[in-house]
Amino acid sequence: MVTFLGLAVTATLLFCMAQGEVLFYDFVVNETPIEMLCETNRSVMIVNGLFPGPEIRAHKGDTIHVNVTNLGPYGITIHWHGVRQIRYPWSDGPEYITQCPIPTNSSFLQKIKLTEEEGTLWWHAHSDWSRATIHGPIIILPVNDTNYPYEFDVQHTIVLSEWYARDTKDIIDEALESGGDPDLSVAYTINGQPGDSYPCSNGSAYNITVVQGKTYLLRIIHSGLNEEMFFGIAEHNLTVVGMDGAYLKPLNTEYLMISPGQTMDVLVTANQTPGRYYMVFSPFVDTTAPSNENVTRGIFQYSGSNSSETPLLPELPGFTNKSDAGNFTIQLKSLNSEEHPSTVPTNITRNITITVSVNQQPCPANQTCSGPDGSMHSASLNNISFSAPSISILQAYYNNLQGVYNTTFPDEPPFVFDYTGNVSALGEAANVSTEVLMINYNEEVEIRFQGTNLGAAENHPMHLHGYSFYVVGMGDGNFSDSYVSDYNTVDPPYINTVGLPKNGWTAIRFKADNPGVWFMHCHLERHASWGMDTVLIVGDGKKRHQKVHPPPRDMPPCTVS
Ligand SMILES: [Cu+2]
Repeated sequence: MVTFLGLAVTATLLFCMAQGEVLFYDFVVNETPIEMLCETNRSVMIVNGLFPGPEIRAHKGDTIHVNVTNLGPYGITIHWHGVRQIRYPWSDGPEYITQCPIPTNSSFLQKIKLTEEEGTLWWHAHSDWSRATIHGPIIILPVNDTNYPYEFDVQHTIVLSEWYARDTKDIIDEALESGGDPDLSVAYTINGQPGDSYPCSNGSAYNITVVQGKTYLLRIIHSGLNEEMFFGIAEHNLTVVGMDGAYLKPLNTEYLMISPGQTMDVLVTANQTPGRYYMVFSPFVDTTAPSNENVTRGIFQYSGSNSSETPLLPELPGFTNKSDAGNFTIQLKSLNSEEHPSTVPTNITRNITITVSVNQQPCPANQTCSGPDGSMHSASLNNISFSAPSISILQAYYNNLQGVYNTTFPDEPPFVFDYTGNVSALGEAANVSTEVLMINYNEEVEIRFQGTNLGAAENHPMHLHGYSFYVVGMGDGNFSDSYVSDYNTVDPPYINTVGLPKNGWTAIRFKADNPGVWFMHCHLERHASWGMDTVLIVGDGKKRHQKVHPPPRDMPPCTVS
């Protein structure tokens, strides 16, 4: 304990000259019994006894020190989703990418360095599937609290989670072993409450009591593992004003489509007849893969309304409504105001195309596999199914260790085919390997993600660590160079997780101004576990302030198990 206090003091001295305040949080991860559905005593891994976990609240530019102590039975890591962590990948969190798991009965002091982020982000475990229960909000207020580019009266945070009936580490360990489908979640929850559409949950739905005429800011976080969601409130229009820690042009809509990993800041005014209205998350299912098709309901109720009154239901797009999902996403634009300008790269020096596929691997000899037709589920980027090493790529990179990863991730798909057409004649196996993309400091990068029709095609929420990016284009089918002239380079949304449409493409741009080792992956957990991942290593610049900081002394050890 003395060691950690000592480190905290040193860190304070180091950071006191930086902009913003330094805040301290203690996170203790432990197995804790919680009541859910009809179970009253199953233990799950949570932080500080809370589900969802504790909120971090800071101002733009602050530095947050979180002392993470793991008292659970297996190693975990924690990621600060959407925080760029400029020059400091050491606290970013993905296991075997920037660190090894924090072992049982030990601590790791993580430093979260806020810079440009403003709005709503979140934190979550980034080891096996433990993020199902280890997650919580990061609320980043403007430097001057009143300086929002919109007006509201009251704010609430809404965390959508996915609940599993068994230990999520067992679920994914068994699925990867057998090659079959992992268990589906059994419920969706709003701030930990499944709501009245589930057994044993009547009377405990999450509710917001509102006052006629007031405007509410809802900070919505999709922490679920495997399903995109529609969201709406009966009879009430929504105005989306922010996403992934950056402002948007106000977008009026009756519903949202939000992917795992994304956050949305939404205004809603209580301007209807006083009463009770359901707020509903309902899954968007655009795949033939198995899905949890339940909904979860909270209640938006006017002060003084009769609590025995049955709430009204919103009309949300049907589960399979791909066009309504796409029509919402395509309307998102960044605020691009004088105070919050867009700086879209227009001098692209590195152009990368990445196919995003669901694959099948042949079953190893003398083994029975439970994937499709006796194969094993797999997934890939540019036909490489990512295999994590047993020590962290960041530590290997920083210390020049050889043999941990290869630097030959290709800038183009290895095979050209009709990606979104009839692929039935093609083999579905990918190469299993640990390949990273090397990127020079300050390059202006464009990545074109190309969905493919291999395996069970679907929407993939692609997430990049260390950066937000501008989504300059998106569409159905195969990408064509002729689409470049239609890009939005004026006010594209600036986000960290983008839904790549099923059998479609999307193009993102960013300036590689943050040196380090940054994970890039599908935020559907089953795809990430099957290998739909890669790593960007952005090199140091020449100047002193353009290099990765040295590691902290308490990095969790990498021991080969
Ligand atoms: Cu995916």
